[in-house]
Amino acid sequence: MEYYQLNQHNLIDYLQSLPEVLQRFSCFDNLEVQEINDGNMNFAFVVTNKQGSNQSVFVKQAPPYIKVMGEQWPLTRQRMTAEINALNYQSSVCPEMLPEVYYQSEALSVVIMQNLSQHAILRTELIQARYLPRLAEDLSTFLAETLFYSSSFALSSLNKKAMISKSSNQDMCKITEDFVFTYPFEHHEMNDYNPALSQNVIDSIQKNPNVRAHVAQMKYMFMNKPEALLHGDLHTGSVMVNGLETFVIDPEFSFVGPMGFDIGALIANLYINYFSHAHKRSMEAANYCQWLLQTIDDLWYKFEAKFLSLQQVLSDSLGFAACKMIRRILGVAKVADFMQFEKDQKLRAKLETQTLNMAIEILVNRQAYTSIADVNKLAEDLVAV
Ligand code: SR1
Ligand code: MG
Repeated sequence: MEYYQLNQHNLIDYLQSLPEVLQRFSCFDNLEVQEINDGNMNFAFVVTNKQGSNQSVFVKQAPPYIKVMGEQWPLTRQRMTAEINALNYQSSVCPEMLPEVYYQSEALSVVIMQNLSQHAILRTELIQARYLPRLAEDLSTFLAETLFYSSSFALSSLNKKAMISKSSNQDMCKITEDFVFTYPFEHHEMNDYNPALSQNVIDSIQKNPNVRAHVAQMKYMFMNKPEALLHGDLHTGSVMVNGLETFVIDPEFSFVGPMGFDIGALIANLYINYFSHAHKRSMEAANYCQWLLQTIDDLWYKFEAKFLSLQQVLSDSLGFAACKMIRRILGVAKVADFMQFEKDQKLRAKLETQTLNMAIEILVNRQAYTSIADVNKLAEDLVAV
């Protein structure tokens, strides 16, 4: 089938042509199409049977450009092939944490899957200070299973090489190379700074030869360490939760890279959320901060127990976490944990400065950390000053 773009008008006809989707709805007469505008890259729709509220599907299509930028920002549709490949692999090793895929088409760059209507985005839940007792257990399982079974610990040499070539995702890797490891570390027009953030703090990253040397090492590792099939963009916006279940979504940046990159992305965003709460002087906030640090601690130790004892993965994870923290503050892709304070730029700058100082330390001295408890202590000390 030749590629065409799905929209509110042609989507139902398309769905009706697919036997895999036909069986999801008792009737097609009352389907409602709702476009979801959250994502930057792709089109997304929820299709619901208005007569049977339990009947719905989620449809995601990658256009040959970045959706929010428009057609003048071309981007190949290879990202959906990578996403389909990753969804298939991840659900083969960790099915309980993946939405069920009903239908996929590389030709149309479409995936049709379970609509997670009873779940919320993890970042939103963390901003609202919700406790999620299953989080560390579930995410450590996801990391251990997806990373182990796609690594050379589990695969033969031939199968590993086949996985590397099947999972190549050059365009998305280039986006990460630019927006995570390059632009935030130099003065670049693609960056976006809080005007209240001090120039000294920005210079302590962009004009610090030691930081520049270390981020170059992390970028080199990202480009040249094909350890396991990664999710590739495992921030707290790529996880959906409801207290009972955890789902990991959106692996469009997936490729075979260093394991620490996924772990680093997750803990970076948990530390970002920690700094967004730690300035509050209430007992509730203090308790929530303790829960966040305990969750990071549990996540690491549970991962280590489920995988192997791997000191190198901890230091790689810290280095990648640092890059991910810096890019969310100096780069263009912001996070709601800090943007919720947009009206109080001074407060936002204070939290961003704490986070940047932590990031510099865990980037430059990542090899010296042998326990995640010491990293948590660093976060607490930075808040205390
Ligand atoms: C232009 S950068 C867009 C970012 O959004 C995605 O979630 C990735 O993190 C990417 O780097
Ligand atoms: Mg995404």
